[in-house]
Amino acid sequence: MPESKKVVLFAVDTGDGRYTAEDSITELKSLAWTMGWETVGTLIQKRPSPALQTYLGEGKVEELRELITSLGAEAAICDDELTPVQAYHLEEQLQSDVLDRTQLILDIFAERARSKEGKVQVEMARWRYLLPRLTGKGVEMSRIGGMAAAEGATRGPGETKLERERSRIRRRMAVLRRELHKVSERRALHREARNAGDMCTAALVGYTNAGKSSLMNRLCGAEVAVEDKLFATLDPTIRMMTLPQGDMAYLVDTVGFINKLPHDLVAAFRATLEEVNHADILIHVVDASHPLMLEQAATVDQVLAEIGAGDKPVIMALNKADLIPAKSYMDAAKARWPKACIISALTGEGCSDLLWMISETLPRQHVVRTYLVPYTEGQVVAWLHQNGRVLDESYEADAVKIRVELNRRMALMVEGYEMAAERV
Ligand SMILES: Nc1nc2c(ncn2[C@@H]2O[C@H](COP(=O)(O)OP(=O)(O)OP(=O)(O)O)[C@@H](O)[C@H]2O)c(=O)[nH]1
Ligand SMILES: [Mg+2]
Repeated sequence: MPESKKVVLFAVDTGDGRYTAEDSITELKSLAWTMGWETVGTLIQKRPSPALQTYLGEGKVEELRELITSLGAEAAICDDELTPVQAYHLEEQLQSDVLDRTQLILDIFAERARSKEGKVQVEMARWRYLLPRLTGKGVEMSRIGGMAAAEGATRGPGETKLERERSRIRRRMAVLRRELHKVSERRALHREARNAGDMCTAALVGYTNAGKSSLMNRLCGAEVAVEDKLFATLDPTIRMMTLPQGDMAYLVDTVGFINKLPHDLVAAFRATLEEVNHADILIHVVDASHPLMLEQAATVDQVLAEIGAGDKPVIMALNKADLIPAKSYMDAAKARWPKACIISALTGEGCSDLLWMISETLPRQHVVRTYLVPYTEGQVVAWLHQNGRVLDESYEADAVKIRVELNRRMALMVEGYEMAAERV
């Protein structure tokens, strides 16, 4: 468990963006809380854009410094990703640790990564973030604004050390890149094995804490960890679910998205996110009890587009319908997604309708086949009547010719009787 510390949050309010500065900082507060940190103060400055050198304007930096001192805070966290220059100047002037939203999210991911795959991905994301910020502080720092230029400039002793450190990290990143490539290949193999069974896959996607893992538990009888904390799930979990009419399909639960999701993280989590890319359909789980559900859903759509999964068929699942706030937001939600399923992963409400919708949206799992079954094997004909819909049946010289619509999986079991030329 990470140690508890007091933090102050700060942001620039430029007046644009999907979220208001206040809403965004409230979310930053829950991210800090997820790390076990207590937010003791916040500071928001209205400006057309962040200051290039110090993010906040000069007077506000001073105000923030006083706030940190008077509240006894141990760190200040910026709600945006700071440039290396901004981070440097702020640390100097505030005389305090300065973190940003990206770092905080990376720290949470690092805390939560359990599998080797998750750990490799997080480490990669951290190095990608750190590499351009590696300054060794001091002399080189003053030139960090022109980092690229500094590479070719006269080398001081500090720089040489810095460059050694950078190449050490680059070598480590090369190792990680190879690891990630292997992860990706392994996942592809597993997917292939799954696809060989001819079953479709639906992937749960959504904002962090929307209830994806809870829904997987409800639909698959699984026991995936559920927590009222952000990013409870990092590793994809795959389970089977039974759809109405006996069809089976895979359900994938995976990492949640968030506003200002760091690009380094998305890039590093490619192998994990590929599970979303390869799904036949997506189930977008929305926390309908959250006042910002429309904004959160828009963020999710944006990330899906970014990872190349923007044009998959999507079922909207408006979750947490059992909560009072959900009832008051439902009209707006229904207006936005008229075909959405209203559900509660907690009580199970609406979940059987959702399963129907999934089975209707998944690519057809039924196939039409024609079989020739010898008269000596009457039990096969009976089985076909029982498990499929018989479309046509005629009596040939020594066999029954029977045309049946049935589930792909069932069809595999009687493949031997199939009339090859007549595959539909
Ligand atoms: N009241 C209520 N709470 C729910 C419902 N579904 C999920 N929750 C709660 O919401 C919190 C988050 O649920 P998770 O299933 O972990 O959410 P998630 O989308 O998997 O979250 P991440 O893995 O962090 O992205 C937990 O405290 C759940 O108990 C629901 O239908 N009703
Ligand atoms: Mg989860």
